[in-house]
Amino acid sequence: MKKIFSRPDSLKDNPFHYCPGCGHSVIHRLVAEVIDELGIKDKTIGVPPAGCAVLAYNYFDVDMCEAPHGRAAAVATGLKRILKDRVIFTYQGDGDIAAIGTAETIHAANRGERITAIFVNNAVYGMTGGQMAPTTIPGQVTTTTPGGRLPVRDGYPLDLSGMLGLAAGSAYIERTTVSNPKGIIKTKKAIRKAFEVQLEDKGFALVEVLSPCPTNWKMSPTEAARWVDETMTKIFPIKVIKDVA
Ligand SMILES: Cc1ncc(C[n+]2csc(CCOP(=O)(O)OP(=O)(O)O)c2C)c(N)n1
Ligand code: SF4
Repeated sequence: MKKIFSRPDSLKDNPFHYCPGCGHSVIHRLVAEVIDELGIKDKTIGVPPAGCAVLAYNYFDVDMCEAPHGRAAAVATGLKRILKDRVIFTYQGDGDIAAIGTAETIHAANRGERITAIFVNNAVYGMTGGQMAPTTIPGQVTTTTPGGRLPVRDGYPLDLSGMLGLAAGSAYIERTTVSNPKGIIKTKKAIRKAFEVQLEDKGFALVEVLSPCPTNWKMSPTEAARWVDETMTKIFPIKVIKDVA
């Protein structure tokens, strides 16, 4: 019988600990498929976040190097500068990359570091109980904004990808979603391109993936996916933000 579906080589045979309907599981799989397809498993090093994906080394079957919260871009920069023949990717949530790691990320992009960043935007701090993140949208209820995020009090959502698109050293920045099948296919293409940009030595590359967090949003997986499509994409439109690669 012809085999048409199997676990990517770059994913270990471990059950994910992520909640049902969480985008991390899908995004892990897409990254692993791309690594397999590009044939770079033996030379890839991943840098996981502090966040729900902190245990990513239990899942990716490539070398992994843990970074403190927000410091993935700095760790990835060091790895890439020393090991130029390796493919380095960071995997970070919005709290990690757009709050604690904002400075590292902007300067890595501006320096044009040859690294690939996967930015998982679920609009909350997932791992620590669903607090407001820089990406929480106006009106969104979180544990620290029980009445909904109020911009005059809490500030506005931060468009990190838009900021990174302005950085001179960034080559490719795209925002996608894994909340529907078409979005998943586009996300894989974007992740592949973000790795190719690094392989072709063109500059900093990042894919922001809008990702459901049903647990902290207190929604079913189906409701959470719909909320991404109908509400979150109004604040964070799905689009190529920069492509000079
Ligand atoms: C310097 C530092 N501050 C705070 C924490 C606590 N902390 C760990 S994970 C996390 C939230 C992560 O949220 P996010 O990056 O959005 O990822 P998610 O869990 O949603 O995937 C926080 C605040 C920490 N580990 N280190
Ligand atoms: S808390 Fe949210 S981000 Fe974390 S595993 Fe659960 S659904 Fe995913």
